Amino acid sequence: MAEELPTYCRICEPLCGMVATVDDGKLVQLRPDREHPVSKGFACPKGIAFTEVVNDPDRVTHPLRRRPDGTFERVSWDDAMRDIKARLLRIQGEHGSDAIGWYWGNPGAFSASHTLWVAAFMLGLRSPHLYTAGSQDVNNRFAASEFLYGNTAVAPVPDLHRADLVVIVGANPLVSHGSVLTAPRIKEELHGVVERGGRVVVVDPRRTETARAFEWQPIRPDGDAFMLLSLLHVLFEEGLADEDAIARQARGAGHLRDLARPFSPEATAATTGIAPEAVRELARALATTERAAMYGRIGTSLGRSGTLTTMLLDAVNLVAGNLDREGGSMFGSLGVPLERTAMQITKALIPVGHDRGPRSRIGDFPSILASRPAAIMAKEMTTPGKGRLRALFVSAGNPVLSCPNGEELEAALDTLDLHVGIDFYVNETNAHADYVLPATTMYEREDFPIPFQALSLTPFRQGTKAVIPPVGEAREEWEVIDELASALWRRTPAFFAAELLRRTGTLTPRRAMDAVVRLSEGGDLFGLRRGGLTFKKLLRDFPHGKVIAPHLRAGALGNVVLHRDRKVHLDAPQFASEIDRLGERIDDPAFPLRLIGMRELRSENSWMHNAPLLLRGGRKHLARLHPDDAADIGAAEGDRIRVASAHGEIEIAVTLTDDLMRGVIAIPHGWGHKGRGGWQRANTADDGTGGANVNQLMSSDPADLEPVVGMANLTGVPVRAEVVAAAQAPEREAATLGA
Ligand SMILES: Nc1nc2c(c(=O)[nH]1)N[C@H]1C(S)=C(S)[C@@H](COP(=O)(O)OP(=O)(O)OC[C@H]3O[C@@H](n4cnc5c(=O)[nH]c(N)nc54)[C@H](O)[C@@H]3O)O[C@H]1N2
Ligand SMILES: Nc1nc2c(c(=O)[nH]1)N[C@H]1C(S)=C(S)[C@@H](COP(=O)(O)OP(=O)(O)OC[C@H]3O[C@@H](n4cnc5c(=O)[nH]c(N)nc54)[C@H](O)[C@@H]3O)O[C@H]1N2
Ligand code: SF4
Ligand SMILES: [Mo]
Repeated sequence: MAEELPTYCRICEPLCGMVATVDDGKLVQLRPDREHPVSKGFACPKGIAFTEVVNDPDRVTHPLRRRPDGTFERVSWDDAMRDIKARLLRIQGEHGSDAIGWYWGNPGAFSASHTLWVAAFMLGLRSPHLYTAGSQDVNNRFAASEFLYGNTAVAPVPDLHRADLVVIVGANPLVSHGSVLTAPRIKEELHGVVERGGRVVVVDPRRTETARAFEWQPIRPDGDAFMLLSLLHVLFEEGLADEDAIARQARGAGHLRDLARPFSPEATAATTGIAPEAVRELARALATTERAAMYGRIGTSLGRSGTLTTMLLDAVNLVAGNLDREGGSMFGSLGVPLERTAMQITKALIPVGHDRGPRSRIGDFPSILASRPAAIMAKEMTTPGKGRLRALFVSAGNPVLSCPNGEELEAALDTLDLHVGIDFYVNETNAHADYVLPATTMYEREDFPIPFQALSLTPFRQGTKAVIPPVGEAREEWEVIDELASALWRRTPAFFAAELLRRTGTLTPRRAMDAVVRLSEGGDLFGLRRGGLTFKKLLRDFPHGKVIAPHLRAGALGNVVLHRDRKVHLDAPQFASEIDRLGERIDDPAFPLRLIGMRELRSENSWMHNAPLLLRGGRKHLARLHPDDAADIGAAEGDRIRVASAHGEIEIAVTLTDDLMRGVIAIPHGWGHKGRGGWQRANTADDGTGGANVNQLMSSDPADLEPVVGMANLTGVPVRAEVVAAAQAPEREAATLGA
């Protein structure tokens, strides 16, 4: 008999409520959960299509071992783990723990057990070789928080519930559904701002889906730091700065004012492409609108100065009087007792911050939230010497497509002594692995979204059971990690203690999730608060989730700031040093176009291109170009063009649109399925090409990474384009935008 089980989607950050129809242990359907108190029946096509991922015939459902010819053969878990553990012990014995590395990708963040267990494993090993998708995404957001607040683990969110002005810089929430922000129904939230008489302004080089729905302010790629400095300039020089907020919340405002002085809107107009009057008007609106928030994401993190840009975003919010205020840029919280003290203890015990722990052998980069820039991974594998990376685990990631210069990484992967992928697909990365171990999908594990609790606009708790048992021989990542740690316990002191706990059954993900639920607001505080939540109670009594409070609370800043003086540091030294570096930008006339990225509604990074529902209509991987720029190179709709940067080149079909600023070319990432991966439909999408890997145009040279945290530069990259083949007439007609 079919059962309907409430759960939630873990593909992206809104965590939409879902109802899974399960028949005889098999997932047969997913539909949006109308009873979910926050997503209220919203889900996107990817969420619905996930049934096709769970039941995909191309899915890896038992361990695979690579044969010398590059194909895979089925092996038993016992055989796979025996060999992996033996090789790991040998590598650790010969070269030490710092020869062992781990890359975990974006979907890992959506699994409490996966994140906790990888972090604990790598901290226990004391290996510096932990890599994540963060260096292509969000690490400078956390670094900025460390410099400003003394706290790496926090990020403000725009209070869309109550704002009357929302300025979105470099994000496209109508397609991405929000990032570093958990707000299902975000489209309605934004329309709500306008319906209350407010405004939503989208600062973006492309008139995106979000920009189309609201006001579009075009900006030249990677011009954001200049625009933000100009906003500060106007706020200070026109007497619009909120002196009261500055006195209460910050130190060093005078220093920042001095730094912003040369950046008048007139001085930055040529770089940003924004008329000075538009910047002045925006600054005035931010200062005089009672409830206003500025919010930036991927577009502000992937430029050459992403840390500075992110710090400036928060600084503008603060100086305009919009930080930690209702309707402004606010901080969520878990609401654990003695929160600030708890965060201070965590900070002291776990070296996650910027200036803690050793810097990288290659490029001299720090770790952010314990992770290193993934762009240096290849060179860490190929550069001889102590600390050379020789064994790599990759779970829930596909760095060959998601990181700069995948070809370099592919070649480096083949030099490893041991490479293990934990995934439910053979992807372009683990196609090089010695073993691919089958992972469960999100619906095959119980879960509680720990990292998203403090990023939710509506304080909210939902946990889920596994709605189906593991498919085939799939296992959860933490089970694999437990077994690895267990193999190393005699040699690795941290694993000695862990082994004892493991053997007594004390160390399980459920206990960790339960502890978080019980200690946070609404929890039972292990019996001290009567009627409070436990993980079990949450699942039993609130299967659709429980709202803890309707809104975020202002006044959280005092808990968030861990600097001794309890002030936001507007004189953090990175402001001056990074503003200095803005002067170093030089344009190369050989590469007149600026490349930006974009996300598509029916893609999720590199990994959902095999679901028939998402490929309907024949998906194409297309570059977008302004018709005038196309005319300059003689390109017409549907032509194949070669796009070249100083670092590589790709071929891709082009579609023309005046939704782009002139001089800008937009190409989605996550394509380039060349046939090594096991996803048959993905390999043959885009008329059999599998699309092109845009990150082949990006640089992995340490000198090209953002120097503060080593983030990859993936937007505003100088390129040129030329036609390689004209489209056939029918192709021209068939080429459709957005696919
Ligand atoms: N459908 C779908 N949803 C997703 C994903 C997906 O692949 N597909 N991925 C998920 C992930 S991992 C993340 S991190 C989030 C990201 O969430 P968002 O940040 O909202 O995602 P993007 O659509 O990449 O938006 C970035 C925007 O920045 C603009 N941009 C590029 N360069 C610049 C610049 O220099 N300045 C300014 N101001 N803007 C610029 C781009 O044109 C683009 O519109 O999305 C998540 N959601
Ligand atoms: N040019 C350019 N490059 C970018 C970006 C960009 O905007 N422009 N965006 C960057 C961003 S924001 C991100 S987050 C990265 C993403 O980069 P990555 O995280 O490296 O790659 P994904 O494409 O998300 O691949 C995820 C893999 O995890 C697997 N997977 C999914 N769920 C699970 C699970 O529960 N367990 C396990 N074990 N495996 C699972 C999938 O099958 C897939 O193989 O890409 C980055 N790269
Ligand atoms: S927006 Fe789509 S993919 Fe993201 S959580 Fe909701 S249903 Fe899942
Ligand atoms: Mo991401």
